[in-house]
Amino acid sequence: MTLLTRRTLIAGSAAGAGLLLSGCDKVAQVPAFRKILFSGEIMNRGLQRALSNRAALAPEFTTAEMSPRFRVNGTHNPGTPDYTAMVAENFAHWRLKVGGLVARPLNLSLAQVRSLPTRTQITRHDCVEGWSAIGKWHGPQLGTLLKAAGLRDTARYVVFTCADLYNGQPYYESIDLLDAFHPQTILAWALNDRVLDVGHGAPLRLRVERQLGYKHAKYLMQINAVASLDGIGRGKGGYWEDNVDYDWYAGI
Ligand SMILES: Nc1nc2c(c(=O)[nH]1)N[C@H]1C(S)=C(S)[C@@H](COP(=O)(O)O)O[C@H]1N2
Ligand SMILES: [Mo]
Repeated sequence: MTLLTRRTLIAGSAAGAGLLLSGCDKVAQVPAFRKILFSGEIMNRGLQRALSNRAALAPEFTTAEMSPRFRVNGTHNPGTPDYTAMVAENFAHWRLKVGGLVARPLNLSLAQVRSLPTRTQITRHDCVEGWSAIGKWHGPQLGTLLKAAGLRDTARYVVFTCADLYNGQPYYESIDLLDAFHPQTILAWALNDRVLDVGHGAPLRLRVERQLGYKHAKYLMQINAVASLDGIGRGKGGYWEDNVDYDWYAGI
């Protein structure tokens, strides 16, 4: 079994005083981006602005501003035999797999995920269906895990596989590396100071705070670094993108 050692983690966080910077570094390594980013002639202010906007933090709130109730939306319970069995044993045999274009695939127990350094953030969740809720999320930054796994140079997206089927199809989502290494992109295992319940995506769900609710994949099982979204689902990067033509980049 792959273990995320304390050493790896310390090395990871020391090396990445700015995880975000590493995300941008990655973009800068892609030849096409390098050309645009570093060519004086075509230095594009709009692009610069777009990149710095992407790096900005989503607003964070105080405990006093938290919604009294955080609605459950989409799948309320995956309800499959496998998931039901995992709930019954309190996720003792659940594993988070991190793989794809990585040097060191991870296979983590919930206890291991919970022992990682965490970030706590009180943010507003905005659903396309027209409701919002402010909640307090707690969990490790996705960047910490990706650094431990060691992304390969060819990785461009991170794909999240979930335990539920929605309308009979696997729910999945994907983000690019700018969002993957954004400091507020976390794998949440607690909501409002309680361990995540089934409704909100137990045992682990994505929070990608610069984007709309449907990007925040619940019931995480697997995280894969990929070079392209082709061949995954219908190739548009997520359940809603594939089926209802929602935007892949759902920035707010
Ligand atoms: N696996 C999975 N993730 C999901 C969904 C879902 O149905 N299945 N619904 C999405 C939508 S549309 C929203 S608004 C949020 C709802 O999260 P909540 O139930 O914690 O409010 O989860 C998102 N992530
Ligand atoms: Mo949503």
